[in-house]
Amino acid sequence: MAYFPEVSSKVAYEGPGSRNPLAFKRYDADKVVGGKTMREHLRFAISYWHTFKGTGSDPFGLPTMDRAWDASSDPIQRAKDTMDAAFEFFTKLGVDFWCFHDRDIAPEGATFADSCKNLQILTDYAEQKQKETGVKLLWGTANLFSHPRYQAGAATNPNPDVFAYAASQVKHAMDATFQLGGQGYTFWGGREGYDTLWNTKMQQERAQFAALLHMAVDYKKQIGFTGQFYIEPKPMEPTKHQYDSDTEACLNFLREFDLMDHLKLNLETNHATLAGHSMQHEMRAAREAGILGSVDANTGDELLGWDTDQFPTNVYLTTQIMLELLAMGGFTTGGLNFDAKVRRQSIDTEDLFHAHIGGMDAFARGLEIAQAIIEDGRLQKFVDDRYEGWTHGFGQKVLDGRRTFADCEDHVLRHGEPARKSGRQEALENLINEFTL
Ligand code: XLS
Ligand code: NI
Ligand code: NI
Repeated sequence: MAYFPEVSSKVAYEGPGSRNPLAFKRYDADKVVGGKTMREHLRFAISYWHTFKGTGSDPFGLPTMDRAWDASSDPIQRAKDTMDAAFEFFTKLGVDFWCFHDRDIAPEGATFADSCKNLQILTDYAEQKQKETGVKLLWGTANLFSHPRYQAGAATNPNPDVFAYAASQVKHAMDATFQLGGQGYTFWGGREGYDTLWNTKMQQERAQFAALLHMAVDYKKQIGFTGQFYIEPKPMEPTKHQYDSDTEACLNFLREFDLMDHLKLNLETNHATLAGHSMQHEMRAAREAGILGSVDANTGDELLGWDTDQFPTNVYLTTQIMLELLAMGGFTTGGLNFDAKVRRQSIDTEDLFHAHIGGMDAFARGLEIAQAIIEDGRLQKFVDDRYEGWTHGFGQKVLDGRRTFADCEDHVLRHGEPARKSGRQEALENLINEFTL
């Protein structure tokens, strides 16, 4: 059965002049940009939860989307049908990777053992599908936020019984990820925070979260899983405050609990903006600390203050993301995972294609623009010139820790009032526009 009849075989690249809504205008998978193909640079992944499990429901309304794969009355059959639909979609869209939570692919059972059995059945099914299609797993994760048992957190729960449940669930989700050859495993702490400090031991909860991560590091070694671990920062929602609130808070956490060698970050645009930062800021902070791992590619809405998880279509945004990724030398284990959902009114399966095609085209264009800005070199030259004083003499000695307050005073007495220079913000914004207009 074909769940996506609107695309008969594969979405094609037709180029910028095409007016076909079901064709790529910019994403040409095998086109080489700066020594690598677009496919190799961008490493697109589809998120199982939004694209195949999303229903269009919101806090005010019931589901709006009827999906043919969600029809069977047998939960395991329904899960298998959903997986058939997923792999049909991956193949027709021509993406190489997917991402999932344990509870996306297999239903929770009546007991923990039943849930594990369900997960095993669907993991085996996915393994078969991966073999047939060549599609690979970017990362897996455990859903430690939907079930009522996690109402007060998973690892950070006041009750150690819940910690044990969460850790056991992670163990099995890691097993599934390992079996599927996953290139990574993500920790997103949806409820690892607090709703009110009146009932919370904050530092202890942070230590509990670190304890779970250390167990995961040990287990990873034990089973021989070599994929990359990621933490996905988010400041709030569903909790009032999440402990892994942004890149810099995660850096502090990883350093405090001796986890820097074991985790990188999976950064999501809408989480960055919820934290009051730009994605460019989050990417820069992570890259310069050496812990930029992967990206959840989406965007928020300027006028809505929650995680709307929209598809990214803004070329300025994708250019900024690609500039940071190119500066890092590109992804290794990570990729661009569309952690994004179609709007409540976009009820047709065709809308899923429009959404992903638009996101892929926007990133392909961002990649080309970022590569052109780098090859042009003027932006980097301006920044290097601006900091030139730190590359030799007094500036260099300060950075090397070889100057004191007394040396600084001596410097001032000899050089007098410092020269001021324009920061050229407008000229640089215009320079970026030379490439984007
Ligand atoms: C939610 C998160 C979630 C993670 C995976 O806001 O983005 O979808 O990516 O648990
Ligand atoms: Ni995400
Ligand atoms: Ni999110």
